[in-house]
Amino acid sequence: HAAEMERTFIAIKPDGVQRGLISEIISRFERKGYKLVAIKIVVPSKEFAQKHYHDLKEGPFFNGLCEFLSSAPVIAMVWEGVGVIKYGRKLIGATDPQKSEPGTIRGDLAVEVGRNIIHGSDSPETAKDEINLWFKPEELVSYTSNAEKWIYG
Ligand code: DGT
Ligand code: DGI
Repeated sequence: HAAEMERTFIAIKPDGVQRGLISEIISRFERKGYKLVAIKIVVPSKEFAQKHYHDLKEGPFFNGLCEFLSSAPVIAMVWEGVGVIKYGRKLIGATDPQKSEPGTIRGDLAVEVGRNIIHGSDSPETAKDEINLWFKPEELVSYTSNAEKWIYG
């Protein structure tokens, strides 16, 4: 499985942190079989939030989105596993919680698109860019977990 191993950037946004959903969200990734390789709590600056959301800078909600991300603590993480970029988005659910399926993080735990509690990279390119934006290389930890031989054949 080594060849298919991927890393993705996942953030619990201020609403998720304030609502006490950190452990619930981490649990879902952990129980799936993904491996946590970086984590920190940080209040991003507005400039930093603008960099993170640069793809959306033409959108009407860009300013509010960046204000919100920088308003309170965020949990920034990198998760590793086979297919974690695409499947992580599946665990998260559709952008608008009104459209996310039940069973997904947003479907089960959020109501509004502007308060959808979690971010996840949407492609291998954005995963790479976002991991580089939020973490220094030395903050990423490579290790083997005991469960791996039971998660992968
Ligand atoms: P979904 O399936 O709920 O993720 O939503 P989609 O696939 O209809 O839309 P998506 O993921 O491309 O974008 C999510 C929302 O963000 C969508 O309702 C439209 C809005 N949006 C994204 N980028 C821009 C933008 O540059 N300008 C404006 N006005 N809206 C944008
Ligand atoms: O990658 P996603 O977070 O699923 O979606 P995205 O990259 O299209 O949008 C980034 C964030 O922007 C999203 O998590 C919430 C916010 N957003 C997207 N569409 C809207 C929005 N916020 C508001 N207020 N209105 C929108 O239409």
